[in-house]
Amino acid sequence: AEVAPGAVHVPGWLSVERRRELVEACRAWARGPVPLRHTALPGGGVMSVQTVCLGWHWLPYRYSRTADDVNGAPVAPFPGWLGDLGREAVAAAYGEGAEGEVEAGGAGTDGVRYAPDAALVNFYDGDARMGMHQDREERSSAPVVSLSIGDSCLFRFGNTESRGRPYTDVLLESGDLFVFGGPSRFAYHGVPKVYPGTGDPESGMRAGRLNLTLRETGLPG
Ligand code: MD3
Ligand code: FE
Repeated sequence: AEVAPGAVHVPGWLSVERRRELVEACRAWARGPVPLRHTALPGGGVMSVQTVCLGWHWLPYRYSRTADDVNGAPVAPFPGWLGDLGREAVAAAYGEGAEGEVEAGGAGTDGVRYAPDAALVNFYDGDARMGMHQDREERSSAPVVSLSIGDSCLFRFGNTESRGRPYTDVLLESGDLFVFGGPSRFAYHGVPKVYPGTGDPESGMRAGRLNLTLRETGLPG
């Protein structure tokens, strides 16, 4: 379903088998070289969400190749298979062909192959939230691919002007794909609520919610 121009929700896109593989991979990434942790904010607080990155390490509000705010370690590489999954996701959301050449003016790939080079893995326990924000650290307007596994959440998709209304609330469930490209790429968005106990144990998530986002940073090699 197209929630807004360029914002496409594909419920249940990930097979249970793929959810299990992703959960296992996330468990390994969470152990290091940079551990899954609550990102520290400049004001002295920490995010309630826990994060680990691949390819590029995100910190407020820039990307680095090293975890300058954690342990200084080089970030884990972005695996080639995850880029393949990202291209498959863009094709599923925008139509086959969109991952390779999309007609000029298409929802965000503009005739160029989708080539994500960073992933943010976010873990939400039952109390975690993400406030309304824009993702503006990237130097590319390529789409963001979002994959959700485990507990359901309320996802709030807003507008490009302000954190406030108008916005659309969408229930994101285990296995759902969301692609944000074109005019939706720089919209405000957030996660106001997680619903504990709503996940699918067969995905391998015992509790909580996992979200992977794939991005093109537009940063040099
Ligand atoms: C719309 N993550 O990591 S995924 C984030 O569920 C983030 O963990 C949320 O927002 C989560 O920055 C929401 C959906 C999402 C991700 C990135 C976007 C929507 C987006 C970037 C631009 C527009
Ligand atoms: Fe975001």
